[in-house]
Amino acid sequence: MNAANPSQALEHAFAVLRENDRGTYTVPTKGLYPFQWNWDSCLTALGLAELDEDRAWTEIETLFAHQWPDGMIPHIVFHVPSDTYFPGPNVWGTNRPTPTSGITQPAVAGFAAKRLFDRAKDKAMAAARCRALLPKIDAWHRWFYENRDPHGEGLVAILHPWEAGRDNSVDWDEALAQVPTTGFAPYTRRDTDHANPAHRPTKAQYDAYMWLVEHFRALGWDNSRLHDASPFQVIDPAFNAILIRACTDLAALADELGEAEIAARNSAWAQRALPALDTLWSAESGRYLARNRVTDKLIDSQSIGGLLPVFAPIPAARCHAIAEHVQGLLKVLNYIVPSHDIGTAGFEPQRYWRGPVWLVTNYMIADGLRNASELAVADRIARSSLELITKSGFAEYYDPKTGEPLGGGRFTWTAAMVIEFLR
Ligand code: 2M8
Repeated sequence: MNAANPSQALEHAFAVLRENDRGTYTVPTKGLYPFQWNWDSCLTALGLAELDEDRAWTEIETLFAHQWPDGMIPHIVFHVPSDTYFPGPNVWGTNRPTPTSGITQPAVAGFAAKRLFDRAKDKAMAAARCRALLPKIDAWHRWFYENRDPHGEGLVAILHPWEAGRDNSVDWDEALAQVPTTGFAPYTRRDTDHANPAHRPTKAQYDAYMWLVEHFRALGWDNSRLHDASPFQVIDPAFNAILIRACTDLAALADELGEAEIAARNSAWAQRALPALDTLWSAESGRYLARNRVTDKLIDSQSIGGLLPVFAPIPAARCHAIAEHVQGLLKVLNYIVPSHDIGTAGFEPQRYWRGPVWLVTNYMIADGLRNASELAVADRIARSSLELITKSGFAEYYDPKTGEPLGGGRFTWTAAMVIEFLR
């Protein structure tokens, strides 16, 4: 396939989406991830809309049909049994009618709903679908600020690395070191049956992941208790920025649809969060830094989590600094944007979220830069993304030096992002 030939790339991307379509939801890729994942689905809906708008709305609606009574949207919905993934529903033990995990993921739904609505050819259908989704997305946003920001500082914490979506990012190393790695049931990983173990998290990281799952399960997945009871509470700038963008977009959408209360509430959340996010800016690093809420210390890690806030309406000067930083990475790498900066502590070019390039984060950074009129760098990120799929197909992630495909293959959100980049 040749990205110089966009129609061929597009056909290939549509084929990947069709292959991973399970009727009312998509799986990220078969084998490695046989269920529905939260932010994968919301971003995938953008690509699905190019094939079938009705089907795109269904993707998000299916996810929201499994919202918890307290408002949380879980990170995995286990629609049908499969033994190719660990941990499965019995390990989570959340007692939901359709089994789900017990943690959440980045709140991209509000952004995705607005983008689908803005582009909809069938505006009447889009308005009806949005009206039904708005209160559910609003309830999820409320859940974040009520349960993950108990002191009202305007920033929410993740309680598990899986919540950030950047599972083994260097950003979590220090906080994860405080999580016990003994005292949970023996387990067998399944991810390493499908992907090279050298490209996946380590055993020590999985041990800590499982300790947290068992700890939260023992607390009955009661979200009013989990935050304070968790030894891992990290304020991730990317996670917060995505939520701020979602609140901003949901406010605009609600306003357009005449839902004044939802609009006012979401706008207020975003307005309170933006100055709080700014306290994470590091002039020295030219990016935002995560904060460990347990120790109240900033985490000195040069990761993509500090660049992703460009997705939110942050000040123009911050956007410009991030644009310059991304541009500068091309002096030392062939492909951008790496999930961790080369030449800094913790960088591993092939290990998952510790260095490889991911098209979803590329998409969000490029979108933010475009909104900030940093068009040249946004275009350069799109070009790099298309070069990668041309060279290496629709992989889960890629080596930023060589472009080698890594992790799972024929990956749904990679395909959806290619459709977006080719628009
Ligand atoms: C990866 O995470 C899952 C756990 O949620 C895993 O490795 O088992 C991450 O890349 C995450 O961001 C993504 O949503 C998920 C499915 O693609 O895979």
